Amino acid sequence: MGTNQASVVPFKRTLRSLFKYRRAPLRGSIDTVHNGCCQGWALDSKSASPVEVELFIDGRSAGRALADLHRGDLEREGMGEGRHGFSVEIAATLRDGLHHRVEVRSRDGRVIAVREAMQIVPKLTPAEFDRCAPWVDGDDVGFERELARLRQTGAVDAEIETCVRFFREHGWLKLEQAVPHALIDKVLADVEQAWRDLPPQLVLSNALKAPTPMGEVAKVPGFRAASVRYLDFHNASDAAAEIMMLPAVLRFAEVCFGEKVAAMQTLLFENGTQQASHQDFAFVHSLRPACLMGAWVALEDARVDAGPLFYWDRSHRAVPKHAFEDGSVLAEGDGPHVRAFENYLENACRECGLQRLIFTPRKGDLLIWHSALVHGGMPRNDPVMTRRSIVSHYTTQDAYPYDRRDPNGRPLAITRNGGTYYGWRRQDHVEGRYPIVAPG
Ligand SMILES: O=C(O)CCC(=O)C(=O)O
Repeated sequence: MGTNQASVVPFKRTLRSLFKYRRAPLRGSIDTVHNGCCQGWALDSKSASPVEVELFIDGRSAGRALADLHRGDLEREGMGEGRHGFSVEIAATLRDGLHHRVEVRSRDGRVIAVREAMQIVPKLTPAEFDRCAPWVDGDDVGFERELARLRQTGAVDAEIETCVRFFREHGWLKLEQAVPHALIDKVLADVEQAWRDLPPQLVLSNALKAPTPMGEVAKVPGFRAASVRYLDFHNASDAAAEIMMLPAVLRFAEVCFGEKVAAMQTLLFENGTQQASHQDFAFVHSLRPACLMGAWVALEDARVDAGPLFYWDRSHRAVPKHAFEDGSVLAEGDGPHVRAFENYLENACRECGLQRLIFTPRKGDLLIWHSALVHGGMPRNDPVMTRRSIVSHYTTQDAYPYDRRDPNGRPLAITRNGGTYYGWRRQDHVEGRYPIVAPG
């Protein structure tokens, strides 16, 4: 019997509309992963019973809950009494600090909501944090013993020893004229070139926008002037990669960590960030959160009205670690809990009688800071004045064996000056939306 197209099409349509009718009532969203719980809401408007949701992380089942928690926002939106919130606890073993595809499905397997690249932060108590610290942060006896050993093996000379001792005590280290001006000029020229080419992989953010491809933000009037941060500009500029992989910084980090170094990311700024006091370890995560260092390079001479960098001398050791609600020192997402953390740090630095220093470098100067050094950006008194800088974060290769943009994929590891970083794997890469390619 031949197929009668005329009768098949309406039949398909009927099926589709039936399908739509049956599926549409199920709605919801995944809002946050906070305090080890994935939170959101789910509603089946065709049923009076709450939806039973199942959480999937990278396709694997990670827990179930009933979406029956009260949420004022849902009630205000007219969703009955607002009893549609869920909170699924994520097992400690799955909280690895990486970014994952998170999915919520109904009990019968229908997908309610999906979030790509959600970070699932591990819980780390202050004591656990201290236990993963590198030798340079250890007790005096262990520190002196290791330093003596490194001196003996020739890994540390008198100059580096002085730097290590200063860094241990103060939490920062200044290297004057560490970056050649010609290299900086190349980076700045590459920035201008990027605005002409709009490489699809390059992602920018500012206070107005979460990370967004440059091609999209280029159309937003005034976007560039609103304190832009260029994420991983080293992947668009070989000169920026050279700055991130400066031999002097890699060598210092390798000595302090006692292991081979991985550069995790770069943030290039054209304006002062005006960031509140913070400690990087809470936000920049690896498998060993206490093994972290930042390096800030001045791409131009600092000017006081442009909102220079500030840092609290010795705060890395003096300020007791702050724990969030779940007892962890690592921050998840942004929100009031982060504002409270910033206030805590500011007050703690003052109560400890620490000195706030303002970094007013010349172009090419560099400041290395400890993972726990409290720092931030001063206010921009002149809103048009630039303050160009590039920040790189470092940890060990063992603590960062993956590319955070695709933690389950095979990273494109690039070795440079004895350290490693991860390159864009594909031309169509977009930050947070790495196309997954099968290893092979
Ligand atoms: O450059 C600044 O103003 C602050 C940068 C910063 O705090 C960071 O990258 O962690």
